[in-house]
Amino acid sequence: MAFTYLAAALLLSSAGSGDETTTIQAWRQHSGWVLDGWTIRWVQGYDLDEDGYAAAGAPTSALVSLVVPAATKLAPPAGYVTKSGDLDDHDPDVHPRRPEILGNGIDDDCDGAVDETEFHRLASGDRTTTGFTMRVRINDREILDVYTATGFVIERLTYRIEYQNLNASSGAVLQTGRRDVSGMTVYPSQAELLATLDGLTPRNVYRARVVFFATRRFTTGFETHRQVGDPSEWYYQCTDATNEMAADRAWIVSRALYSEFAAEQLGLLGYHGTAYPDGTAFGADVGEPWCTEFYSGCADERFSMGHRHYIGDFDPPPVPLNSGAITHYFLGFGELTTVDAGNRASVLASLLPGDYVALDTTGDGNANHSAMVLAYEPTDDRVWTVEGNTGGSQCGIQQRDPAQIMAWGRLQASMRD
Ligand SMILES: [Ca+2]
Ligand SMILES: [Ca+2]
Ligand SMILES: [Ca+2]
Ligand SMILES: [Ca+2]
Repeated sequence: MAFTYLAAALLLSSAGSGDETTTIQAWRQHSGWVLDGWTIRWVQGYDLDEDGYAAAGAPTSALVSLVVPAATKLAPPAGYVTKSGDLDDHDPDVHPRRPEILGNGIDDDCDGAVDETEFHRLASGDRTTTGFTMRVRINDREILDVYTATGFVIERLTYRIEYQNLNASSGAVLQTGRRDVSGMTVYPSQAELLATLDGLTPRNVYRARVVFFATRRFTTGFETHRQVGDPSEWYYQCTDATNEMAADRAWIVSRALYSEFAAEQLGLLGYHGTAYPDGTAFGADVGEPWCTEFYSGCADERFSMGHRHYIGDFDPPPVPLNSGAITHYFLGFGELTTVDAGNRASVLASLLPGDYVALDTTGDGNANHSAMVLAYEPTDDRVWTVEGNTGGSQCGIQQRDPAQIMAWGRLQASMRD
């Protein structure tokens, strides 16, 4: 591997950084006395069930300033939490990063919707070159009751899929015809419908959602349709491709989307991740900012990228020997483009799924964040991305203002494993 001779430079660049400190703001889990600057004060605890999330509406006045090693600034010390939004601070099974539970009348994942329809994912992605299958988790009793009704039944459960090709220039939201729900098994705690979308374009990123109806058929053959429940949340997927390079792009996008699911719905990665806290799934240390590790960790499964742990600068070649910078990786292949007002439009028109972008999310003119491109949507002039360490040690699908793009790293065939 080309990375071995760069190891010395990596060690030099990271030496000494461990002594730096920074200040973070956090809530105490339980009430107690704290030393705050030169004064001692009593602070109220706001994560009484210790699920890692302070109660929704926890006041900022209760935040405590903590001095922590800069290299681990995302990980609050024991006894403190940095996120709120817990709608039941007396139930550790209710918090923002978990699946919704069927029919219990509780907003388990604290997103403001009770028993909403969600999606489960497989690591494989369930993709073909022309479509994908969604594992629709129906949690709404009103929807299920139409399906499970017995006796004199006058309505049956149907659905249609609304979908949008994010890589298409039209931006149009399309919809399938109405389909019958049949052969679905309903368990006490779970009901899963497999819904396939087909006839799609290879290596394109789509978003799709499912809307359910109670359909009534009259003896004349005439049918009426009554929507039941709310539309599902959006599901994102990238179709496969026969071209190897396109297939590799599709694969790393699918992996990034799966990671987002594992983090935000299963709570396995990222903030308080139960299997891989923060960015450790991508080679980052606990508490270390991991947006670049997220990109390189997903991309490395198909492109020989190795572990990249920071953005770096956009120096022109000769490339400085620094194995940690993602931008230097693309520079090494001659595929890093600095983006400004002069070339932004042409770069946006060239972005493909899986490409790298360095973003300025603070507006100070310097890139501070890494993201994986899903699509540029010209209709709304927005760039769809999937990101790690966004919103504070989380994963997320974001819609970015194109003006935030400072640099573009274009994947090419010679980077493939
Ligand atoms: Ca809590
Ligand atoms: Ca809770
Ligand atoms: Ca629920
Ligand atoms: Ca919910």
